[in-house]
Order: sequence, then structure tokens, then C-alpha cells
Amino acid sequence: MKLTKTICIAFFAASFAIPAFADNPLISGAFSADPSAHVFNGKVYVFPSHDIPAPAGSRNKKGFNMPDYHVYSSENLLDWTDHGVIVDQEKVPWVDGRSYSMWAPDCNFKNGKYYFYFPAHQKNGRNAIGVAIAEKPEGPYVPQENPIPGVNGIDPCIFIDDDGTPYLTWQAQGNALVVARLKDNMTELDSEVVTVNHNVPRNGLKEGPFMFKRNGKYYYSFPWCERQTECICYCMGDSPMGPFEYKGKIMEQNTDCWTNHHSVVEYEGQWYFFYHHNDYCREHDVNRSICAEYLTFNEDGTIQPIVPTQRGVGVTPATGRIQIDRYSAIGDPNHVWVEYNRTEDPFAGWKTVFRNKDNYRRPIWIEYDRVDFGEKDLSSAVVHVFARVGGSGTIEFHADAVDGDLIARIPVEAKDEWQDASAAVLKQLKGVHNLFVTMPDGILMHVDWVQFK
Ligand code: FUB
Repeated sequence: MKLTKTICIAFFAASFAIPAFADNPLISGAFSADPSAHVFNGKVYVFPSHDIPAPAGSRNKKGFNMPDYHVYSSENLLDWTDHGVIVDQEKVPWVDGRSYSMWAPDCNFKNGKYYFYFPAHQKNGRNAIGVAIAEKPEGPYVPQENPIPGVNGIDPCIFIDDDGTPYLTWQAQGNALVVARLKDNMTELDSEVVTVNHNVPRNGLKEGPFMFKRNGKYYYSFPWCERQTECICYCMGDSPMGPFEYKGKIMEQNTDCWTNHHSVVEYEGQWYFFYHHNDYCREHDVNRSICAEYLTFNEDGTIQPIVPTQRGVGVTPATGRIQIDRYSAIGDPNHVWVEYNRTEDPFAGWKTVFRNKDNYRRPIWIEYDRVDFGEKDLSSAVVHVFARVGGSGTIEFHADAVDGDLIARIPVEAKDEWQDASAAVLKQLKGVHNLFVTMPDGILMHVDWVQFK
């Protein structure tokens, strides 16, 4: 992926629901990190933290600047609704309101209420973890007057066992991962704080724990910096207080972003893995964006390793703008690649470049899987494209293979500006198919998205 200079600008969130976008990253228009996903009332809710570029007056110009939390929801994992700010550093009595220290949170449901756990700096500078309580997952949340007594640290995860017993796990001082039972009121500890026994090799920082249960087994997963950046690894055990046995890595370290932070959720019979990366900000790794992938278990309950993708999860409607640069597979990288759009908006996204060099004869292609063509006939195919004199040619859409059924052939005229070129649909498809976009002739075309009408 070739990237140009990006200027990261501040984003002021609307306090009403606004739609976000599909593919990875899941959210556009604001940075988001540390996604904690849960299913409430038949929808997926994600509680991420919120990175912003360092504001004037921040004491931490080069590090994380995290002023508040939003919550997002989705029924199809493509269209995300931002429900606005749910907790703000300036409105929590115990938090230093200029510390921008609202790191990874979590939320869960008990006794008819939603309990949102978040870390921040107290007015004395020390980390603590507090609770805000709501009647609905989207809020309004009421922060408690004081943080939870005896819980000093970051990255809370709130796990509720099948019998209703709540457990809080977090990273305590000294980089220890710890767990404690909570009282039924969800705001006080009900047990000793126990260091999680996970028999993971001891080197490297461990933080951001997440706990879930499947088929009677407890899964305890966390980021671990084994070498250069954080990978996500996991353990399994028979009790939420441990001991846990190390089972391996779910996601390997990446090269660009030092942190990774995850959660795991089952929704409509499918398991998902949420994590973050710095896709929309490449000068540094403290303005991150959340992503999701499918998660698969082996027969014995262990987890298959996940490779991060641009495509992410979900089925994309053919009638929406299909961002083919969030591809599932791509041809020869000398002839087709993805570039960051050159604008001052960090969320302008990417485009696909098709380039025929040296009379390259094989198909030049990119694949975007899981497109829903619906049940009705579609009349035209559109490509949002930029091609100058000497570069223009033809863009083709094929079904399910590079040389699969020809869905449309779109001649693209040379122009000095972006255009929507279109042509009639030649082959009607029904249901979900993988879309292949090819450049059978032409020299240099930039494609931002494609769409059917
Ligand atoms: O987002 C700030 C911190 O970075 C989180 O609390 C950690 O888990 C890491 O993702």
C-alpha cells in the first residue's frame, strides 16, 4: 500500500446518530481504538476509545489524546451508527478533565442496567477505573462520583458468567494482569485481586485483557509485545479466576502500529474479532481506527489465527458504493495496487490504481467478495474513475472469477477530472457473489468505487 502525507485533523462528533462506513476500518470521520464489542437487544454495540490529534494545551503532544467515549451500533456490521459522546473527561467528578487519558473501556449488562467501565487519570495523576451507568446501551450514562475502590490500572474488561456473577479483569500496576469478582452492585470488589496465572512467556508487556466463555471454557486473551509490536494471544481455562493455559496467538504483530487491542463476540451464530490499526493516520500510531474479522474455532475449542484484512466482515449491497480498494484478493502488484487518496481529509480513504506497464497481457484485476446483488434486475454498472488521455480504456466487472461471467463492460473516456462512467448490465446476478473488477485494456486508471443501479 502506497501512502502519501496525511494531515490528521480534529473531529467534533455529532451528538446524534450518524452512519459510519463498511469494510475496514469500520468507522470513518473519527479515530477510534480499543474496540469492545457486545450484543445487546439484537444489535452489535462497539464501545471503543476515541483518539484525537493532540489538541492545544495537551500535556502529551506525542502520545495518546483521548478525551471521551462514543458508542456505535450496527445490525449488519457494515452500517455503523455513532450514538455520540457517552462519557466525557470534563464531566466525570474524579477525572482530571485536561488529562486526555480515557483509555480502553468495556461495557456489560446486568440487573436491567448497562455498566460502562473506563480508565482515566485521577486528579492526583494516578490511574483508576470508574463506572458509568445507563438504562440503554446508547446512554445516557451517569458516571459514578468515585472510581472503584482498590482498582488501580487500565484496560478493564467486564465479564458476566452464566450464573450472573460479574468479574472485572484489568492491567494493574507493574504490568500484571489481574482479575477480581465484583459485588452485585457492579461498583465494588467482592474478592481479592488475583494475578491471572496464564503461563505465557514472561517477557513483554501484557495489557488489554478480554474474557469470554464458549462451550463451558473460559477464554482469556490479551495483547502481548513479544518482539516489536503487540500481538494478540490467548489462554483457556475452567474458571474465570484461572488458572489459564496458554494456547497461542490469535493475531500476529504488525509493523505499523505498536498497540493492538481486541474483543471477541458471537452475533447471529458467527464469531467476530474486533481490533485496531492506524489505517487512517500513517505518520504515527496514536490515531487509530477499529476493524473486525471473522473468528473461527477448531474442534477442540482452540482459535484459528486471524490475518488482518481491508475487506473485514459483512455482505455489501451491490447498489451501495463498493470500495474495491478494501479488496479480498488482488492480482499482480506491479499492475494493480491501492493508494491513499491525496486530500487533507484523513478519512478520504483509498483508491485502486490499474496500470498496464510493458504490454502486460494477463488480466489486471482486484476481487471484492460478498456482494449482494439482491433479487431484482439491475440496469447499469458505474465506476467512479480518473483516467487522462493515454491512460483510459475499459473496466469490466466479472462474477466469481477473473474470467467469470461478464456482468458489465464500461468504456472510460479520457478526462482531466474524476467521472462516473457507466454501461448497461449484461448479466443479471441474484444473491451474493464475489465481484472481480478488471482492466482488459487501457494504461492507467484510478478507481475509487463501483456501484450497480
Ligand atoms: O488506547 C490506549 C491504550 O493503548 C489502551 O488502553 C491499550 O490497551 C492500548 O491499546
